[in-house]
Amino acid sequence: MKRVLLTGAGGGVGKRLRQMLPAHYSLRLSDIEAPDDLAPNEEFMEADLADIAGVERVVDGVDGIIHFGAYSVEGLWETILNANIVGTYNLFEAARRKDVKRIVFASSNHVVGFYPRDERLTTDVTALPDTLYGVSKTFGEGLAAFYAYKHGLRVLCLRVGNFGDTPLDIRRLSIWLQPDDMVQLIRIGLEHPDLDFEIFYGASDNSRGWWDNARAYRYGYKPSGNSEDHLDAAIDGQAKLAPDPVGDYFQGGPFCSQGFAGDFERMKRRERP
Ligand code: 15L
Repeated sequence: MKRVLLTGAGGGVGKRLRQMLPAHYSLRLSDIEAPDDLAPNEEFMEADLADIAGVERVVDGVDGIIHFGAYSVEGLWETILNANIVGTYNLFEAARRKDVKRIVFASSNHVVGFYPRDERLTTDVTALPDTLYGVSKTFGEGLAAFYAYKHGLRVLCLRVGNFGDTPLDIRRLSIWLQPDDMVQLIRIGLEHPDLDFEIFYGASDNSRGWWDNARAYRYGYKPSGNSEDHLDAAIDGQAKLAPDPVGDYFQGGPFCSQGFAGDFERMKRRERP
């Protein structure tokens, strides 16, 4: 069984992965502080991603890393800079120094948030991040490619949609990722013998999905979730939301409309030959 570090172990996704991943890996957990529900059989090491010496300590001796440690929504520049930009650099650089060869990097759908909902995207499209948070994940994907090609690390970037047991609203019907499907993607990233560098969408087999995830399928991804099975939950969630013309047009939803000061009509007319 492989020894794997999970960063961001105290976050929402991390907490769920802590329940599911021990069936496949011997886990070392890390976060800025210990999760309040840490079990006696769980190994935990505290580290601030902005401190490379601490990051080197936690990556030492593992076979692979699942990097979910980040500020996971829009935030102040200083917050994003330290947690997501400096932090992700420190993680990759520490992995290189400690000879850890495999990383699964939690990127986000907000790398491409400013694409309209009627456009089907491969992972080869130009990034159109919708927030500084999305910009930091775009940086992370670039860093991942750099460490893969320049230093021989093997990296899978997952542009995660919306992880959870049910999709939270109508937008999330198109980007939902069932937990079991996430585990499948992580296992491809850590174990597939032919994987050097890839970007996949972190989404289940949603009937109204926006993304062409052909690259993931080529590596054997067989998602079992389809958000249509949870349509009622999404409709209930949507009923609690206010109308949001900008957010409802773009794939990134409220991440796009938050602080939006652009020319919406002009962006809608934008031709992409
Ligand atoms: C993300 O990247 C966030 O981390 C997550 O909290 C969700 O908001 C998700 O995107 C989303 O777009 O629904």
